[in-house]
Parts: sequence; C-alpha cells; structure tokens
Amino acid sequence: MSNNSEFKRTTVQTTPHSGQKPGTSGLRKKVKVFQQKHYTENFIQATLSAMPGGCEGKTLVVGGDGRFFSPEATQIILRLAAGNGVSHIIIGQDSILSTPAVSALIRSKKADGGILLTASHNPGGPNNDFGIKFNISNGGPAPEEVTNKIYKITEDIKEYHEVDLPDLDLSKTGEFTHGPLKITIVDPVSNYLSLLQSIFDFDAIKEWLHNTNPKPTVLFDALNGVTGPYGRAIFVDTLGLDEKSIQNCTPSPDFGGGHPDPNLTYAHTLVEAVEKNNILFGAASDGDGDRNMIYGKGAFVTPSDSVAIIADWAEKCIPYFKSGVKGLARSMPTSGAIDIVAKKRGLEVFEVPTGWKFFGNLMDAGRLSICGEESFGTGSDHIREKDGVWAIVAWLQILAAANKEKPGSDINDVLMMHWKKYGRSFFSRYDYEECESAGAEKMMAHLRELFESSGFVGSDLSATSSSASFKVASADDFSYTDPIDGSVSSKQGLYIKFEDGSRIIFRLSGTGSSGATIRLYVEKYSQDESEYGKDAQDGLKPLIEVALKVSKLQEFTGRDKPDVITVSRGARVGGARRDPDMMC
Ligand code: G16
Repeated sequence: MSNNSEFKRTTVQTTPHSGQKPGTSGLRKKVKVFQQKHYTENFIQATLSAMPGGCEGKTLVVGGDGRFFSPEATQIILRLAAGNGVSHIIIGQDSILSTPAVSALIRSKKADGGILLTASHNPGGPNNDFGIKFNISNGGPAPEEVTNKIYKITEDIKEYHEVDLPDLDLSKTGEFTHGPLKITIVDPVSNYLSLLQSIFDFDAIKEWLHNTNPKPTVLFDALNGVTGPYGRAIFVDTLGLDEKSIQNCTPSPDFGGGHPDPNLTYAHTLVEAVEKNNILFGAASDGDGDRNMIYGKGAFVTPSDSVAIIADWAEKCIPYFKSGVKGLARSMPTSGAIDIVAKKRGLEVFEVPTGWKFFGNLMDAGRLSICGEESFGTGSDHIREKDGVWAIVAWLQILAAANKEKPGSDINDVLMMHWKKYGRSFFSRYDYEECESAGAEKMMAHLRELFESSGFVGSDLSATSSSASFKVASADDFSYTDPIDGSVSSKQGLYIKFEDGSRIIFRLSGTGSSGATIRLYVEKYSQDESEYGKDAQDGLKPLIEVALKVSKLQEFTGRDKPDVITVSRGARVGGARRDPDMMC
C-alpha cells in the first residue's frame, strides 16, 4: 500500500488542438487524430475540468466498446484522473463495458460520472474511428451546458495534470491501488445482467421459447461489438438457447473489419441468416450496445414503430412497468407512432431534439418512462442511455405475451396488430454520408432562406414523377425548450410539415468523424388498412421527390443517391434494391 503523497502530480505544458467540439454524442475522430501528441490528454483534461462540482475526490466509471486505442486511452485517463485528484475509478475488465452497462454502473455505484471510450456504430481499427464521451452522475450523456464547457476549455488549454503511473493490468477483476487511485475492475456483464433480470420476466420468455411447438428460432448478432458477452449471458446462459442463437459475439478492436451499425445495410449478416434459415426473431446491436435492430423473417421493425409497440405492451407484460408508464418521448425526426399510443393512453408525450441526452431531465423528473429515436435507439428510465439489449429482450417479452394471446404470433403479426389499432406511420431515412461540408451547409442555408421567404408556407410542392402535391403547413428550424430546466437548444433540424400531416426533415449528422452526413427523413401517416402491408418506399416516393427537389440536394452536394436507406420492410443501397422479394 502506498502513501498518496508519494505520487507527485505534475503539470504538462500543452497547446490546443482545434475541432474538439463534442457532437451529438461525444467527440468522434479518426484514431490517428486521437493519437496526436497531447490530443487525448487535452480532451480528458477538459472533461475533468468541466465536471459539474469538480473532479477532486470523485468516483468515475470508465469503459467502452473495446475498439482500437481503448487500452491506451484508458491508461491516459488513469494518469490524468490521478493528476486531477479523482479518488476512485471503476473500470470494466479489459476496459470493456457497453454504453448501457456504464450508465447502469454509474447509477448503481452512485458514481459521479463516467468516461466512455466509443465511437458507437462507427467502424473501428487503426484507420477508423475512436471516440470519448462524458456521462454525468445520473448515468446519462452530459448535457450541452457541460459539453460546451468542455469545448471551450479545449480551445485555449495550456496544461494538463497527471501522475506518472505505469500501465495498469486491466485484465484482472478486483480492487487495486494504482498510485493515489482506488481502482475497481469489474466483470462487464454481471451488474447489467442483474438489472435486466429485475426488469423482465425471463421465465415467461423461457416458457415461450422452450414450450412451444415448433420452437421459436432466435438469432442475435453482436456485429463483433461489445454486446457479444452480454448476448451470450442472456441468450445462451439465461434463456438456455443453443450456441447457434448468437453470432459475431466476440468483441474485436476493429469489429472484424465491419461496420457495427444495426441497420439493414450494415447488419446484412443477420438479415441474410434470418431469411435463409426462416428465423422468427432476429436482432442486432451496435459497437457499444446502445442501438438495436429487430428483424424477423420478412419483417423489419422500424425503430419508430419499435418504441411505439414497446410503449403499448409495456404495462401488460414487462414487470418493471407493472405500476404504470409515466410518459413517452421521441426525438423530432422519429415518426409520430409513439405520439398516437400516448394520446390513446392519456400519457404525456415529448418531442426532443436528436440525442439521448435530451431525455435525461424528463426521466429524472419522473415524467418519462419509455422513449426512442429513429436512429435505432430505444430505452427507458431504468438507465439514462438507450439500451440495445434491453430493447431486444423487451421484444422477446412482447412476443412471449403475444403468443399467449394468439399462439403462433410472429413479428409481422405484432406489427400488423399495432397498425390495425393505431394506424401506420410510414417512415424512411436517407443518409448521404461524408459529403463535402461546404455543400451540405449551403444546402441547409438554402432551405433556411426558403423557409423565411414569403409565400413558402401555404405553397404547394409537387412531386416529379406523379401528380402528387403537398401544401406546406409550416416550415422551421426545430428548437426545444427543456420543460424541466428551461434550457433552449436551437437549430436542431429543418422540417416542413404538410397539411395532410406528412413531414420531411433535413439534419446534418452529429456523429460522423469527417465531412458532413446529410440525413433526410420522410413520414406519412395512414389509417387505410389496405396500405398497411405495403413497402413504405413506394408510398413515400412522392414525398422523397419533393424533398430532393426543394432542397436541391444533388445540386449542392453532387450526390444522386444515398449511401443508406432505412425503410420499413425494404432496403435499398446506393439506389439499387437489394432483394425486394427477400425484404417485403
Ligand atoms: C447518437 C446519440 C443518439 C442520436 C444519434 C444521432 O447515437 O446517442 O441519441 O440519435 O447519435 O446520430 P446523428 O447525429 O448521426 O444523426 P450513437 O448510437 O451514435 O451514440
């Protein structure tokens, strides 16, 4: 045991690195950028300096998705945490903890915050992305007030503080002393697994999985991300399923060379296996485990529908919600499917900007139980992050309950049942990745100017290939005033709402590491039952044409097709239908 005074804090002179502004969810850059001299140290120092209430004597959780550069970044954090007077660090074994598991640990250990080493769904490896995110003591992503402070500090940082410590062996769990720090290295899965066991009725899921004839087939794909061990603990060890029920479950620093984003394009390993083997329930999660995709044979559940369906079933079958659901919420571009559930159930519903951090205050105030985002994020107030594995288990719970009501129900049946009850929100998102930033900014400026021009509201916008036209009811830049603390977040996405209730939205992604990614979202609501079984792509075509025409996207960016299309029951990549028979 060493005396704290033996470990001298030293101050290292540094100069600012430009561009350390946290995006939608932390700072994400290429690994090579983080490897520059003092780059990571500057950002960690700024984070520690910006911690609400200071970091002296505090406890922090450190973990991440295990991507390339995580071990090095962890050692830097330990040296700077010691240099800044942090007293206790809780780390996942080998520096691995999913984002939801970090949130759960911060809450259950009453830590003062956490540092997450992840660029989420972005690819990893020496030539790809790394990321650092700070979460506050409620377990959720730091609010803008804190991230703005971090950025401001990075802009004129002159020094950082550290204790010169040798690298700590991160492979053994237990309690250690590391210089002046108390270190606890935890098993990444156990705390999180106990939380899920307290939320769900695993026996009911097991009963459905094992005592149904024929047995429902399940496939979970961790896309070589952090949820591999969590998936194994749940599907194999807890639910007693075969090894064949999980795939790509060994976390790898470069995600096996893949893109760990659970959508129809990047999670094609899952989609293909589900279709080929007639699997009833397929699910994937992303690099750091906060996103999810639900996909059964011939049935893709849009994230917007997924959260609405979970909200609708929660009280009925998930023990955590037995005493009632407090309120619901979605991000602005997410379809209004959850609003309709809220309305019919007499619940409050909130529309917040894109970013999970905007849900935290509502949850802390006891006004929000279940929320989601179109970007494959779904979660509840059990933690303060979106939670991919939670959503996947929620769907298993719903299917178990649906099968009690109507044996043989699959994902398609649950979807159809929902639409028959509430109507269907057709939704699609087009992603134009890594566009030239100047062109993307010009396109947004053009739209803003157009919105302000007289006569735009009330005008008719027509499609190119049909006679369809849409009357503009309103058009604006989304701004949000947090109902709890009154903080205002402006410029959160450009929307046009039409008189028939449909919408188009443009946003620049806040999670890319280079260039600008343009996201175009379109939504149309229908209560015409004859449309429910249709591929959304067809019904949304006129709206998409209007969006492309009004934004002059091709003119400003030179792009004539998106890189990824997310659409209910269909996926097109680079404009080409991947396999319509398979998808619809
Ligand atoms: C992050 C945030 C999400 C948000 C998403 C949006 O996701 O945590 O709340 O919806 O970014 O991404 P973009 O700005 O690119 O549209 P993640 O999974 O990357 O942490």
